[in-house]
Amino acid sequence: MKSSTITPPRLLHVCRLDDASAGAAGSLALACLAEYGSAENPAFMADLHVLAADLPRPVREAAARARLDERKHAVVFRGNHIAGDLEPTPAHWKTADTPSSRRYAILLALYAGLFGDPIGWAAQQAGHLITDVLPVAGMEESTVSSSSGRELAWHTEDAFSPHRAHHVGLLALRNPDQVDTTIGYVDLPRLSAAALETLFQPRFEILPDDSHEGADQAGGEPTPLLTGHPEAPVLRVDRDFARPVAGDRGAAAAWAELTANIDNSLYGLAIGPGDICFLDNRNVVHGRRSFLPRYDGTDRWLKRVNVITDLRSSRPARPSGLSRIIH
Ligand SMILES: O=C(O)CCC(=O)C(=O)O
Ligand SMILES: [Fe+2]
Repeated sequence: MKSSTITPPRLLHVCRLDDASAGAAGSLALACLAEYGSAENPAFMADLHVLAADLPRPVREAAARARLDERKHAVVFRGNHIAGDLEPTPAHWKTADTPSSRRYAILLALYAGLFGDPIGWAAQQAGHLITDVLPVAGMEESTVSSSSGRELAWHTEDAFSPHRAHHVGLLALRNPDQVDTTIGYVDLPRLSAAALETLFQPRFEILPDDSHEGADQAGGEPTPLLTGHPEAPVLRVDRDFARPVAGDRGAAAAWAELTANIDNSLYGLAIGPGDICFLDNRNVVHGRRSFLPRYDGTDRWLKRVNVITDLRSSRPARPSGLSRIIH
């Protein structure tokens, strides 16, 4: 039996775990929890690839295929078990590292180990490697993932930084209204030759999004929004936080074309409890549809991880040794 399927034209890989595989993956996470206590434990991160090699073979096979598929949008592993003892959805990410959710942070980290090395941001959610996506009261209309009433606009994760993730992993603990994560891509045949050429040139600015607390909002070096091969470009863009360089009319026209193009390509993928999705942060942008928060403990709740393919080659060398937290 094939363990995974690929659905064109949206290029989603889907791996459905049977009960035995889901049980084995869950037991592995529990054993790691008993031994290491937390996904944030540096000893757990040091052993991650060794531990992830004990994930069930169908999971490892599907991950290996997806990781090397340079055209994919995302891969979803469906059917992981979420136990009934999960606490109510917390009111804030600051209180979301709950005892019963820790095993899922570890499970997500183990899957992440099949795609590379998890990283965190010193200025985002207090530098945690595994972060939480849940609606926060008062943040409904914000531009960060704690929002709800406002659609989270499509973005490359951490587009502003050259050290951004190659994959973004999301594990759904709850999603009672089946709110869609959105996925968008550049529909190249619909882009004019002039816009395509301009988008490959450093005529745009990308600011850190508001999830990076205290980050400099000055706008860095002008950058292209597309790089790599013109027929399969790598995307680096954010609908809310990228903009054409002031006064550059050609860049403004290309930006208008690109945003309309991606708006038009956007489709939804609802991840439900037990689904683990890795988005390809080079091929697609992602966001989330708006929804009505409940604030009664039953709200949508995801664990999230940023993954780079190889910590040793993706991060600048540091005299103090390797760090997986980006400052
Ligand atoms: O809530 C979601 O489905 C996606 C949120 C998001 O963009 C993120 O956590 O990076
Ligand atoms: Fe995101």
